[in-house]
Amino acid sequence: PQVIQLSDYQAPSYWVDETSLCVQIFDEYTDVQARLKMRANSDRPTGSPIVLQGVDLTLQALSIDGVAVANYEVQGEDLIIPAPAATTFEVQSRVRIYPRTNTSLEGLYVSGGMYCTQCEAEGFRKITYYPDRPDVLSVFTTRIEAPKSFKTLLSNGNPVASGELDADRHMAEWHDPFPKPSYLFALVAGDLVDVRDTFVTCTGRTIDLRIYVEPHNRHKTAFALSSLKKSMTWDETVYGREYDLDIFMIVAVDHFNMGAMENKGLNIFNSACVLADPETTTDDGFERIEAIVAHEYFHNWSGNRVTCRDWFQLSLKEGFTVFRDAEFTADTHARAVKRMDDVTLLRTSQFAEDAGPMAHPVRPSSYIEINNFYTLTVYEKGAEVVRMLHSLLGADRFRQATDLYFDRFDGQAVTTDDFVTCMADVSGLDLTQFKRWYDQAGTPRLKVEGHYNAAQQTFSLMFEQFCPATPGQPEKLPFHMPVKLGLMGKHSGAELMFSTDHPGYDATLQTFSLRKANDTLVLRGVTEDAVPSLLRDFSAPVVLSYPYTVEDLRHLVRHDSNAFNRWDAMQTLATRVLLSAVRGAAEADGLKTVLTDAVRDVLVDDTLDHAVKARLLRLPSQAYLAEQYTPVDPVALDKVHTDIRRDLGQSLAAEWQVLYGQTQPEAAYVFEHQQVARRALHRVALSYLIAGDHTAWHLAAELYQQADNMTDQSAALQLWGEVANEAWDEAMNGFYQRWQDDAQMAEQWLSIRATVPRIRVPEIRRLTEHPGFSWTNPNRVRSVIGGFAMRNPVAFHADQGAGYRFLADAIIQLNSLNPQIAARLCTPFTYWRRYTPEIQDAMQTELQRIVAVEALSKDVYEVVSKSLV
Ligand code: HT7
Ligand code: ZN
Repeated sequence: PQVIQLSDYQAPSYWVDETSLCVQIFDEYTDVQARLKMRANSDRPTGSPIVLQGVDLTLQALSIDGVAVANYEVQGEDLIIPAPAATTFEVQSRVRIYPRTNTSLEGLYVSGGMYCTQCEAEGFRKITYYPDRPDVLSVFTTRIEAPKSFKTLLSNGNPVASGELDADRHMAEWHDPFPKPSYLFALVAGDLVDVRDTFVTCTGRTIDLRIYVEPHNRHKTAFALSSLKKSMTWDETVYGREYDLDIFMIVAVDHFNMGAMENKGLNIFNSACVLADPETTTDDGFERIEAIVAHEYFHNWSGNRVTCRDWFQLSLKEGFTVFRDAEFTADTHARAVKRMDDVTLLRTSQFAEDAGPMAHPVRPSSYIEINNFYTLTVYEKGAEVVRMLHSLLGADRFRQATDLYFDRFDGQAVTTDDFVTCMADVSGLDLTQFKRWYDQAGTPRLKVEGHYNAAQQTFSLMFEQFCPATPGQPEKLPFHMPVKLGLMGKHSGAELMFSTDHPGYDATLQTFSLRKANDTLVLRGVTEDAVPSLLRDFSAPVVLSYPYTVEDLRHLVRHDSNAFNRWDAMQTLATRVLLSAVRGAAEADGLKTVLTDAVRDVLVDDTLDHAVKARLLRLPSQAYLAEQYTPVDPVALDKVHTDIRRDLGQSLAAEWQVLYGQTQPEAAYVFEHQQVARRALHRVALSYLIAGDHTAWHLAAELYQQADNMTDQSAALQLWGEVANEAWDEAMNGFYQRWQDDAQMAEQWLSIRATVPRIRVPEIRRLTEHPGFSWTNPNRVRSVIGGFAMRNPVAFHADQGAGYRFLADAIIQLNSLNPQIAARLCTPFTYWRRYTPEIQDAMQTELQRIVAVEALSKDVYEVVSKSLV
């Protein structure tokens, strides 16, 4: 397959000023007529052929300005038409497509009887021939004709016409005045109900808000609607961004490859990421839905009004928008807690990506299939890069820079360089070196050492940075990284004052700008020896090492004035203990005692916020630990993890019991911080009680039976599931009977089953034959196959590779149905080199089996072939 290179980028030869579509939906097929008002790009050589993309289209007619075109050529996905004489002209085409058999869920497809589209990144070419690239912006008018049974006919922009065509068919026409690339096009036709509200913008305009769902989901729309209004207010207040169209619509669909899509004025959501009610949605679910609604809404400016020049710039919209949604959640709930959760994800999964064969910079320089680059690196690390700009500029100058960015580039398709230039223009900072964060892959290592000189009252910090090699990038240059820091007095436990004459230290932001590979920061006026608190709030996405003693770490857990770093010190301490046990190190037993004492301290500390306390008490996950050493033996790692959880459960049994009792519900379920935090802590206590004594499963059973909410019920089922017993099977059967008709609950049920540690391949195969499972529904696939292969390490790695064979079979099956999903499921195999030799062999065998499949999609080919290099 062809490799697309950033260095090959060329501006388009033609613009499309206006696009008119007529989409005629019939039972077996859909006809799409397109009229494209095109104009030669005067910056490009004249006489270039017109190149339009199309995939799986049956071309029925093609003309330019009414004259049929016969001398076109088809090369792969390109339809090439010789240059017309005129510089402006209209290309007219008619194609036939088959949405009912489109299982890739790209382009126009049918989900549960509803027609809907997914065009990002390159799905529009499955609808009509078009210059399907993000730098071609066009004003769209869309006419939809369909049987009347599809009562709702939607597209982007504002509705301009609707009416009857004949006794059976009707039409609707939509016009979107904002020029947009084809990836933001959307169309929906279904038998839907809408729930409505309004929002009055900061300039007094009233916006019509609608959520369209299938009738049986009407009761699950209120939360998303209120999240949407919160997001609209937040974007006005924090970024000065007002909504622009008169109507904003959200549609929920069951078959969807990702979480949601920000199509202009018509966001399409995976049902699981928008539908919610207290009876069926967990606390995490509510928080996720709120964040995704916000994320898609924020794209209206960061992505839609200002879009990407090419797909290498994807992080321009995704990194920035993830940063925006994270700040929204931090402002709405608990800032430090949000940071802990985001950093956990980054360290567990993005760092793994950075260390694996698919490692790529935030702005990749090449790809085979762009769908493979909707990654944690582009999204989450991209957001960290924007966060670092925020840290370097400070909130006020950052806001001035984003104002400049939206103003300067409104209605344009731009690059990450353009974004950084706005930051530099406003701040006067030289960000040339900073841009390496966009171009160099890999997680930098930051090694720091400290030295206190009592006579001179100085504390010196010696910094050294280094970034490991990644595919295609053997050598790295130093990064410009903001290191937020403080000193905690070793004796007083207080935050110490200091001064410094180092030009890289910004006292207002309490941040040191490290630019060199090696540098020393001398802090003066330090009245006592100190434990440095480094990289506060995780101010740069790096792996930090400092020769902390376990006493230093405990000191930070107790005293650090930065809540995030208190938690981080506890994570470092727990990681050290777990890894020493994995290595079978001599000091392991002693360290376990230290951990028990540290956990006890936290357990009995009544001053801590419950959400923070829950996170301080949770051990680092096995996935995170597996990132810290090689070769990994997942079964041995699970044993160590289980043993230490059991030891903590037993030695602190009385304390866990007290905590469990103290965190019993006091009021009926509401999704609000205090309650969410209390439930999180209740769960942690329960998990240790069961880890320490399996007979405590009856507490989980009671919680399951008595809880008035899904957060407690599903947690109880999961914890209870760790202990094999018949009562659990009965409870699970009852759960399915009760909820099988609710899509989100059926997915939840499949996921709980697939992640029970004792499940093995024969049972998982049976689960794929269960009526609740479907190979063509990505949510069901994610619940079962994803649950087993990505969230159940003991089961996946059990039985000499049986799990790997099962996963490879699933990938091969999905390769022809839905390549995007198939490629994502390859992720566990990409880390094969981290494991013990037997596992490496077994996984490699499966990768070879997959790569040998005939008609392998580009998506799967790219991941598997890069993994085998
Ligand atoms: N911008 C969207 C990314 C996306 C997508 C969404 C749904 C289905 C397929 C997709 N391919 C790419 C989602 C977002 O980041 O907001
Ligand atoms: Zn996004």
